[in-house]
Amino acid sequence: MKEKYYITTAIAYTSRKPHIGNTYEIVLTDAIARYKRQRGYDVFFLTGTDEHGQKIGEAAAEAGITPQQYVDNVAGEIKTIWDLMGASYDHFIRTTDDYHVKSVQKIFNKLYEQGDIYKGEYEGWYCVPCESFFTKTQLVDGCCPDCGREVKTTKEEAYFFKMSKYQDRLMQYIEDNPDFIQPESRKKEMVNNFLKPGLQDLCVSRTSFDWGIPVTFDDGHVIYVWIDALSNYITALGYEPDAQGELYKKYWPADVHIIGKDILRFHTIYWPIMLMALGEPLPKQIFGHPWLLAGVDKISKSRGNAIYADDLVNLFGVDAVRYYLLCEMPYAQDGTISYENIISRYNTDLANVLGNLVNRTVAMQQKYFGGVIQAPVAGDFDEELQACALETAKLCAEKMDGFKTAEALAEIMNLARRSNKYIDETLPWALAKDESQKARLGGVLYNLLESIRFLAVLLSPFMPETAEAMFKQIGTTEDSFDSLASFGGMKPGASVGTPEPLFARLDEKKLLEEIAKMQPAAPKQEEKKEEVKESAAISIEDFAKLDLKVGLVVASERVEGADKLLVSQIKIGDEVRQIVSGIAKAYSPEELVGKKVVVLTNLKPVKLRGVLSEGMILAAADKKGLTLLTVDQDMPEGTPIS
Ligand code: ME8
Repeated sequence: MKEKYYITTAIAYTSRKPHIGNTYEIVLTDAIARYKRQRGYDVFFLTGTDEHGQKIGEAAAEAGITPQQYVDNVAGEIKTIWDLMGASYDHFIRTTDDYHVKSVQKIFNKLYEQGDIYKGEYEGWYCVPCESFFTKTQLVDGCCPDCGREVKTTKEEAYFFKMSKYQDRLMQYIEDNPDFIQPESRKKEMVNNFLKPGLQDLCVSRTSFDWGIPVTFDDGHVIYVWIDALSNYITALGYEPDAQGELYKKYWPADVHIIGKDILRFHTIYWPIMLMALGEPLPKQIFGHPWLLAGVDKISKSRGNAIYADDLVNLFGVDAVRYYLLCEMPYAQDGTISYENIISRYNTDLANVLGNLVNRTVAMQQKYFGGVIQAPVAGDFDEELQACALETAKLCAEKMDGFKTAEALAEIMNLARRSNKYIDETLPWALAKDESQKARLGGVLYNLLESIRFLAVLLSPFMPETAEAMFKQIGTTEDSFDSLASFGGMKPGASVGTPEPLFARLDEKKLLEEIAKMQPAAPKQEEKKEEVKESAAISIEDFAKLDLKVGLVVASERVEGADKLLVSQIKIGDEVRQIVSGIAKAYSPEELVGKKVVVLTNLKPVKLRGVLSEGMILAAADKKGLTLLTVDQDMPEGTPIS
């Protein structure tokens, strides 16, 4: 019987379309799942969406639709992107699914009945974007320790989970299972920063909003979104405290939860404690992968640097995007993404090294032997090529067992380079000129085809479509990992297919120009002045086009080399916008922080002195000075102005 392997991703928030950073996780997990299937495991691969919480409730209210309509739209968008990326998941869970809701309610009830959850009063700080509670000492400069944004104070009746009761058992478990938290560096962070200082009881219900799973025995309380979300890993398998489904019995405990480094605390502390309280086994491993950054910045829509998977797939094709993500992200450190890097990787690795190797080899097989694969005939340089292929398969397996996809791909590309070098060494076109070398020429091409077969088998978890095309071109269906135990899987007498370029070289300059056109362009200074001059009386409909809102300045600094400009981060409802304004002569950055200002939010984004600005702060100005518009009485940021 096959050994089981249960692998999961984090479930994505349905607050917005996922950017390429979120998409990295599904691609990484998919590559591991495909590799495990290839190694003969009975894999269950789970992904899905996290659909409750205040953030989503607020986003729906802003969009003027119900939360359910909102999450239906975004969950659809997320699934479409996961499918576009070729994710081979076995189940897609939504936390609004009926079976999940019912099971979470039963879990909560059980924990309450056995006394692990009790009723008390919550007073503290809450970060809406992170859906997390903090005590005063946990705040950093008064802001959320995770994302640095503003936190709200709250006081309300709430249910609490006795985390501290399980603290020692968890410490012991982490000690006894040294591979539980990966990478190693992250384990230290969890133990030293969270476990050792002592766990506080966790607030696990809310009454201040209602977009959540109701507590069945206390109206007005909804279950804390992380209790709801973490449970997905077992509810998806049909778990209920009193009746555990077949899938649960077969696949639980998870072999690995693949998640981002920012949510490690929830997975290595809250989740194991929940399972201990339920009396269930703990997952075998939690892998907190690093983040994908745009240069040195976090990827985010409000920073204007969000890159989306569907745009990249349109430009480069799905496998090239998968390849880039998996080879560019190191194991423990953050990786970066830029169009320039993608184009460069595409042209060097995929077009020049891999594509060229396959194309040349298949074309020569057609030209010299009418496509018919010849018997191997030994000669110089063969041993080195064969040893490299066998060693690559071994190394690749080791790297993949440790989730080191970038290192595995580096080994694979090394074999592709070694194979191209073999062509330069054996000079098939010279052998073709000498009739007495015909058999050796057949042997050389045999070795190249076999080497390409190794590459196709090893690449298939990373680039499934490309691997398929490679098998077709070299005329084999022998795609098992086990066949890589020896060099000689190609069948003499069979025929190769038609040579077709796998990756056509990209014209970097032309493509970058096209990409620049896709980005929001900055209007020229002169054009802006013209617009002002031409202004005339407007109708109320014209005025209604302006989306004015109250904004809170949360940070501000001078724009380098521009003495009039300040670049400020303005919180408007749930999002933080960056706005550049010509107010540096009237306000210092320090004076600005904490002010409530009036913001025109639907102004076309522009770049001023190379800095992205996504809106305008309104001010009254004449030759003598400038003063900012503000609201007479305090109003929450995000309040619309009409
Ligand atoms: O955290 N690079 O959802 P989410 C790499 N709903 N990974 C990134 C990333 C980046 N730039 N940005 C985000 C949640 N991620 C919760 C999870 S699980 C029970 C609940 C990762 O949509 C992030 O670390 O904000 C997380 O693992 C995943 O994308 C989904 O993030």
